[in-house]
Amino acid sequence: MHKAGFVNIVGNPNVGKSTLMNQLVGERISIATFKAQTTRHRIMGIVNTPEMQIVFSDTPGVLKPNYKLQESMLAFSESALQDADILLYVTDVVENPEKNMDFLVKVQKMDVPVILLINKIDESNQTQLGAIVEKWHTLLPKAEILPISAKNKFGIDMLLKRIQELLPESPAYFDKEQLTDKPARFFVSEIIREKILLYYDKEIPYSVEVSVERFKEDDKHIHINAVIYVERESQKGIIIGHQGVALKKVSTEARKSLEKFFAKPIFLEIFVKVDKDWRSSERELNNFGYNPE
Ligand SMILES: Nc1nc2c(ncn2[C@@H]2O[C@H](COP(=O)(O)OP(=O)(O)OP(=O)(O)O)[C@@H](O)[C@H]2O)c(=O)[nH]1
Ligand SMILES: [Mg+2]
Repeated sequence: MHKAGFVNIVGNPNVGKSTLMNQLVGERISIATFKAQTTRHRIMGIVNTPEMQIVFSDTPGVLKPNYKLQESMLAFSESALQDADILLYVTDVVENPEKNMDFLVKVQKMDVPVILLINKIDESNQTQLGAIVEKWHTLLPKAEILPISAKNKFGIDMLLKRIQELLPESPAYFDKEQLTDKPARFFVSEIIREKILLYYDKEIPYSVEVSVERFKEDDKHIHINAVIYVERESQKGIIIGHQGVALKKVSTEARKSLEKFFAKPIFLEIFVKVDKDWRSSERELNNFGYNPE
């Protein structure tokens, strides 16, 4: 008999969902940075064996939306509650468990198995952890609780084993060769956005969207043209930096990561354009692929 199912990863921002998904899948599918709101989409990472297919979904951190982009992000997180065969609710050792009760109430009402993952236990001790487990036990009485450290790969094998046990009998949902639901261009824009999250402060990373205008692969190379869209003219100057130094750094670092990801030499050209207030425009969000299917 063959097993397959959707194992959806949800939780508040910055708790380590994307780091966890990458460890579970064994590939760097989802960008992970120290900044909250790194993930903006629902991204699938698929683990295939002859007897099994686990379709993991990484999702944006749950937050109260302040602008349209965040509404779309929340919709992606909520869609993961709808089709989960197993739900992985991720928290960490520092966040307040009651931070986002609205979403937690929805999780409490779910009928599928919920595994509560307390991440970052490398930053905690036994006594603290005991208190956190107790607290979560009252908030999600039906959930199994597993302390993990996604970064150190602690608890991951045990979690995978438990997921395999809980996975329903089903034929595969995707081709067994398939590793993700997203096209190559998506990973290009994410890798460039990751560099922007790493190298710029304040509102800049949140005001940026990256669009890939050209992705042309031949035997030896990949040629990529990408556009960084910002919301305002002043942000364009910040992205480019004095004598273009800042953009040059983004471009160099992105190229290195892309060469690792695609295992091919990359020619990368990045342009910067203003798309006024794109985060609040329904039309622009649709163009950028934020409409949940
Ligand atoms: N100490 C420690 N840090 C971790 C661990 N797992 C993840 N982190 C760090 O936590 C930060 C956030 O990780 P992400 O994986 O991007 O978190 P996320 O939940 O996907 O965040 P959003 O996409 O913004 O919602 C990064 O700096 C990670 O390196 C862990 O086990 N221990
Ligand atoms: Mg993430």
